[in-house]
Amino acid sequence: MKLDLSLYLVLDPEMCGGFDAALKLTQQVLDAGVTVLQLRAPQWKKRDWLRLSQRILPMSREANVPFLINDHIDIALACDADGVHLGQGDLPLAVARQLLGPDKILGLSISQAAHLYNDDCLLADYFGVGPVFPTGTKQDADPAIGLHSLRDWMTKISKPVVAIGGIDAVNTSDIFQAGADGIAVVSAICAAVDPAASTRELGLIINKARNLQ
Ligand code: TZP
Ligand code: MG
Repeated sequence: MKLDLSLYLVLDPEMCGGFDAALKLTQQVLDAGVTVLQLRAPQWKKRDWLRLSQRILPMSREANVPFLINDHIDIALACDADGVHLGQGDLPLAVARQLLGPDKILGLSISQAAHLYNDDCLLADYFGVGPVFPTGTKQDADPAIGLHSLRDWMTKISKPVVAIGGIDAVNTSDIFQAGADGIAVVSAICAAVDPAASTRELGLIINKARNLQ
């Protein structure tokens, strides 16, 4: 499955208003142009992750949008998701690759310069870099790296990069100017009054910014 990182939604179902609201939002944002979908539900039990994933997958497949699971390889295997997004403290990517097979997408979070030199990097299909800006969404996030570091790290990275953390319609073009391949957002869509409209707005900004890159 083709990986277009440009408008990557990290779906927080609680922020959306719960299971049913998250499902409704998912269909809306798939229609509005989200290019990758990741489920991240830190407050949820795994069986609820699975139940929601099983409902999302037919929708994401229909839209031809990759559906990834945050952290949990077992859930990805159980629902046959398109891949996982792992942090520095999760299972090593070599193990993830062994468990998931050659075709699934493996994403890796990079929040410190030292992470760029881990063995895991070699096996990642893409990096999630950030938080770029301060965020209230992830309480245990590392300090924001800022646009300057993002630009600097982009010169050292040879894999696709999606930037994350505090990204919204105001700063999206800066992220593309810094050289990233996409933005990953939680609150800019999940907490939006009109998630579909916010998705379309981000999509327009991204198209403009990519033409300038
Ligand atoms: N990882 C680094 S920052 C972050 C995650 C999951 C949260 C980003 O949320 P928001 O609302 O887009 O700032
Ligand atoms: Mg994680």
